[in-house]
Amino acid sequence: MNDMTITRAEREAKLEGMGCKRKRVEDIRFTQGKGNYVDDVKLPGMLHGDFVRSPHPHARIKSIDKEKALKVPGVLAVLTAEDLKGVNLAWMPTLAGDVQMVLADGKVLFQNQEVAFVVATDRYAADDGINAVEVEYEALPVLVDPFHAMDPDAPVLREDLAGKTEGAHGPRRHHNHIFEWTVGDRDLTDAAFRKAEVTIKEMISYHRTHPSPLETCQCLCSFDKVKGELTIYGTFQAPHVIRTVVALIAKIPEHKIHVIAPDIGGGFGNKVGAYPGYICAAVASIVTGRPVKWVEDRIENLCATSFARDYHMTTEIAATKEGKVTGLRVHVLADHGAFDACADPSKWPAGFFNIVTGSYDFPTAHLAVDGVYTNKAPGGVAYRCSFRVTEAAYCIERAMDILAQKLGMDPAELRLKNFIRQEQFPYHSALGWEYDSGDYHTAMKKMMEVVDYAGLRREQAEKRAAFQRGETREIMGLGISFFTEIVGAGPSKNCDILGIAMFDSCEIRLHPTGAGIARMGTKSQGQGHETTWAQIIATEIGIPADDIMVEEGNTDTAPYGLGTYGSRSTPVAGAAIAMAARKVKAKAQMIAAYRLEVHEDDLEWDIDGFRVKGLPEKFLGMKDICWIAYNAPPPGMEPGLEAVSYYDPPNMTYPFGAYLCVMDIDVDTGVYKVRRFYALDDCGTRINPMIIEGQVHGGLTEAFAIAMGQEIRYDENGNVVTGSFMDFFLPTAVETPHWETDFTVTPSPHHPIGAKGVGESPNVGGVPAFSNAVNDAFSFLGSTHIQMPHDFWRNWQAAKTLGAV
Ligand code: MCN
Ligand code: CUM
Repeated sequence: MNDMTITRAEREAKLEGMGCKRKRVEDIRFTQGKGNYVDDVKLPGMLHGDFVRSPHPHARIKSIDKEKALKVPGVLAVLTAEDLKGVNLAWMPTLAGDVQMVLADGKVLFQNQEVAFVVATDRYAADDGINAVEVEYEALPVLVDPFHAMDPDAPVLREDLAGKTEGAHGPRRHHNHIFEWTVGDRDLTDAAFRKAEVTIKEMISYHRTHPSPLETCQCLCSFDKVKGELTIYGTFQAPHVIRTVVALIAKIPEHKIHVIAPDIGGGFGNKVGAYPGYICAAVASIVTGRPVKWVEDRIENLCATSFARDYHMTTEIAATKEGKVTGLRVHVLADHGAFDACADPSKWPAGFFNIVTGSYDFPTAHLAVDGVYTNKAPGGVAYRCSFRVTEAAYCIERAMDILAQKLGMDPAELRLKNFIRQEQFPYHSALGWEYDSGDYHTAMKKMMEVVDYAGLRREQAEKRAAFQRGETREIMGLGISFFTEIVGAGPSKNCDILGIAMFDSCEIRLHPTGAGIARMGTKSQGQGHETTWAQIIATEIGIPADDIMVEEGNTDTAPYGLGTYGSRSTPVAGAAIAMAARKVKAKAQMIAAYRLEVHEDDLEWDIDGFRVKGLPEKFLGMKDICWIAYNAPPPGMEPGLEAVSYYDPPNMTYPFGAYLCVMDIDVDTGVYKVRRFYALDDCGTRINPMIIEGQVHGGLTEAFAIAMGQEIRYDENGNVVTGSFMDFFLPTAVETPHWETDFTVTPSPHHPIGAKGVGESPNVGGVPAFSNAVNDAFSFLGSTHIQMPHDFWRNWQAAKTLGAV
């Protein structure tokens, strides 16, 4: 019954299933300008909203006068906090259990904070309206330095919390204190430090930065008064969560809310949270009865939507003189800005930062994180980092290098000595995680061999000697990073967003002719889900990937899911896809057994259909089974061939990698050259090697940006000084180094196809590799730690401080 003229290999290739470098199907529309982004969606009678923003980082609002603005031609409405109070929306809950002003209520707490929302017939009129709104401010003392946030005389930022000694995550010690979060065994760790032969201590800062996706945050809200329905098009990484949260806070029944995330031009974490623009556009649509669009400009995106990082990590390692680590102690001062709007699962005020023991077998560890308020933009998104994992990886990878330097040991050797060994998996870390799988020694040794690590160290020694002799002004650094990621939030037992458990889902519906549609609770922002999700289905049920249409982002049609961030799509939705496919396949097997007149157990799966064991000519292909399922199902069986799976993973997945950066720095100019960058990633079973490579290239480029210059910086008066791409480093093809990628495969033992996430790994592992390269270059001149970002100016300053210039 099957086509015997084509070989098994040809049948397999036709599927373009898992392991195939299938070209991205979504790129056909993206590269031809046929994508459908929020700004492409235009509804009849659509209005435009834009914000009046505060020039002050901290000020009392004495008055807001809308009068002149309302006279500007085209301006229809001006909303302020007073108007939003009427509908109980002047403040909104944050994902971290705090509350946040939607529009300035009595005072402003950061520069560019939203003060009023002007609604007009077009953006130009809205802009004229903004300039006509008169706001009277009374400047207040500004708090910029998180290290002074808890000084006794520090200005009071959050007057709404006056007298509140309990926060969302326990007691608050000071009016600018948000929470203290501790994990690990303090006594045991203190004892390890008392007994230690060698210790190191360093304050390692990971500066504030921003995801800055090419498409800024935006939405279009349309309220239908007759039906009482609200439709929201938006750049949402988690559309279903937005629907539920809108239902809860706006009290609109959930079935009357339609959330549609069309094509998204990059998210990188920026589009996880909820922003005042969403609420104002929705309220404005309800008030005016017309659709209202809100589109951020670049400056607004950089200055007011979620920042990332801003962690200041005082890190100590205890070790023996042979270099065996015996304890880790970390204190983090986390600068959250004006409101704690961190995007983490609810119970984790510092995300998964407690992965800070990294890839090393620490017998004991203790971690304390203090969150504080400052006069800066709120947020705290992961930015291509599974919930504070890049901060943790940077912290431990920098600290291991510092320890190696103190011991006079090679940093690669120190790592090899302390890795969790393969036979220790599943491994229970001192700070509470169960690492599902890993093979660190193999990955590290492969990296060292491919790059000729020993040869590079010899070259470095020669170069250093030449530098000392005055023959060159260039110094060379080798930056190693060996990271362990934790992705796939999450088991619902410990991961939720505002009480919504973090599972994910897939629905597959096959059509009579052997094609089908599949929908998921995730939402691609560029990761290529339309391509890869079909590949999983192709391998599982033998229908070519090209015959499966993948659809995400419409809450009316997609099964409920928690969205795409934290590299959770493959670990969670990817598993749901395989499970839904297996349900389809189980029904297909019953149909095949009936048709082939054998017992189900006498059938075996063979690439694209079922074959009777021992009788190779008795075969029924999936395409035929689809037809039979609708048109001639076995007696008593429901017609149709579809299935849904909601998957709650038993554990996270733990991808890892070994990276090396080779860098040369000219001490007289601070100019660096990334001579070589090698990245070995292990994300378990690989669905599409080409997409993985693309993810790694993108993540490394973002890591390069962050480590080497990208920063959201404030001056001492609280002004943002890096508010546009003139000052905020966004590398182009000109600056971006060449990337060499490689891999090992250690499948996840609990994932149905053994896959782990990969989207964020290169950023998690990349940043420490760059920073370690710079620090390694300067180390022979006597420095132990130079703070990021390592731009030319800072490199030159370091050279100067160390007496090299
Ligand atoms: N993949 C694979 N084999 C694996 C793992 C992943 O082929 N073993 C493929 C997946 O099928 C998917 C892609 O790689 O097409 C990324 O999968 P995954 O690691 O599961 O990550 P997510 O799909 O959940 O994407 C989120 C992740 C995050 S959190 C950020 S931030 C980030 C990133 O993806 N944002 C991106 N990569 C991005 N890439 C683009 N182009 N745009 C963004 O906004
Ligand atoms: Cu880690 S930023 Mo991504 O979670 O969207």
